[in-house]
Amino acid sequence: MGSGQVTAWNGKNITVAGLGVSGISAARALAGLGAVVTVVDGGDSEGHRARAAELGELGISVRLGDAETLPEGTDLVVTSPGWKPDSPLFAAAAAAGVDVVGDVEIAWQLRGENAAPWLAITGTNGKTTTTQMLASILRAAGLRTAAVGNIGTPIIDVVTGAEQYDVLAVELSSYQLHWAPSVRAHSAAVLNLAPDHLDWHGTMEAYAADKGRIYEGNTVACVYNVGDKATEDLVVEADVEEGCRAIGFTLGAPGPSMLGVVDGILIDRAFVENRQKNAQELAEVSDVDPPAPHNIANALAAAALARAFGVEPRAVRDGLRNFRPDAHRIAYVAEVEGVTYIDDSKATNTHAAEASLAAYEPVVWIAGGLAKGATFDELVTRSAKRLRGAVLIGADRALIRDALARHAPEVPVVELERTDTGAMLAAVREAARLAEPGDTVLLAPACASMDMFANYNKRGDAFADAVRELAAAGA
Ligand code: UMA
Repeated sequence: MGSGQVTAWNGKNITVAGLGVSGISAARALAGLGAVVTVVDGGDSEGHRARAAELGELGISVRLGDAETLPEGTDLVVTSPGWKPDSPLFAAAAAAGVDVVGDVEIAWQLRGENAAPWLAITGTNGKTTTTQMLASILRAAGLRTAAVGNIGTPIIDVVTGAEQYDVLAVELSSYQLHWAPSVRAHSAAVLNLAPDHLDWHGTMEAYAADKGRIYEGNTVACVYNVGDKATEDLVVEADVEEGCRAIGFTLGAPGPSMLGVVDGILIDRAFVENRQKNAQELAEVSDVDPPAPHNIANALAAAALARAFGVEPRAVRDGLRNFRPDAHRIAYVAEVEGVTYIDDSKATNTHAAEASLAAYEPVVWIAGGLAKGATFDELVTRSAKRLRGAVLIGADRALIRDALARHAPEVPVVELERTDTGAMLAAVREAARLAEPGDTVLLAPACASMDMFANYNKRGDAFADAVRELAAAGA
């Protein structure tokens, strides 16, 4: 970090919105640069108070239980990604002529000279996996790298930390992109675009526009999904650096300037000499774990970003081979009495749930939670013929029940009202009752988890525990 940074922030009154992972990271970094920091948060739990006490020791003020009033004298608001643009705090900031930016924007501004370039990834689904695959490929190429951003490690911590990096694999959510106007990635990928987080963004157009921001000012490559025209449209609309290329990825045979698949081989026709005639073999489909279509697409996107950064084909293959997927992402749990139990708790929206439902038949589907403004008609219409039955849980389960009643009235549905800790066991028992030997019981909620669980990891753990209990009871 240059010494200019210190003078830029010294004595500034910064209000940080949110005492979560990103707010704490922003507050610490800015206070460390001499800013006068106040963190505000609508929550007032024991956890909040404990975190507030820790920050208090660093001279950072924390105001809990009021997310609306702008502290007197604020020069800039730095928001956590989860805060909606129409939050009253931001209306108060606008009225006072105070700017609002996100923690990712601050991270970009705090990068030192010779900072590591960013290879950025967004999309409705597959972001985290693709970011992990990319980091694995970069490591296999001998580069010093970290997977940061929405994946869980706040970017500010990495760009202001002591460790040096050659390049960063950055997962960015639409929320983070919304609040990060000046970020300029070396190269970026939008994996796919389907309705999600509409309660936050308001409209699909606003959501797409925020996702599209990731391409702004790219210098080497804008990577898009050939099978999802909306992602290519975002490239066309983006204002990029002279010479930046549009690179497609496809599950079919690649054209020039694309990566794709031919006879089970991942092929690069973008980063080769004479791409009209030549192609470079990168890896085999069997090098990708699991080799499901959506995941091959993730691998191709990661490979495209790595190749844009100059990584050799062999490192792409080795990086993909070294990569192991996350728990809770289409994870096999157990087979009980001939029925297979799969945990895809990570399927927090309809698009992800549809992708995992497409892999099983017949399937008993456990779904529900917080819908985040989504509708379920399309998902149910497309998946109806695979369903043996459905077990619905969580706050917005009625939305799924109604969609099933409209488009798949023949599918038996069990609705669970309970939301206590035993609810998942009850759901698994109901699913087991509906299932027949040879079926799959799939937890693919199509919803966020926070109405019943701390996060999707905990929801997936509860599912796996319940399946084990079921197995033990049957034994
Ligand atoms: N809060 C308020 N008022 C509000 C909203 C939140 O007071 O209107 C407070 C909450 O009480 C809480 C804090 O703000 O104390 C939480 O802020 P936050 O929701 O922005 O969460 P962080 O802990 O800072 O985590 C964020 C990302 N969370 C969201 O985008 C919702 C994390 O992504 C990310 O890993 C982390 O920053 C580090 O970058 C999570 C996520 O669910 C995994 N992301 C969404 C997704 O992937 O679909 C976008």
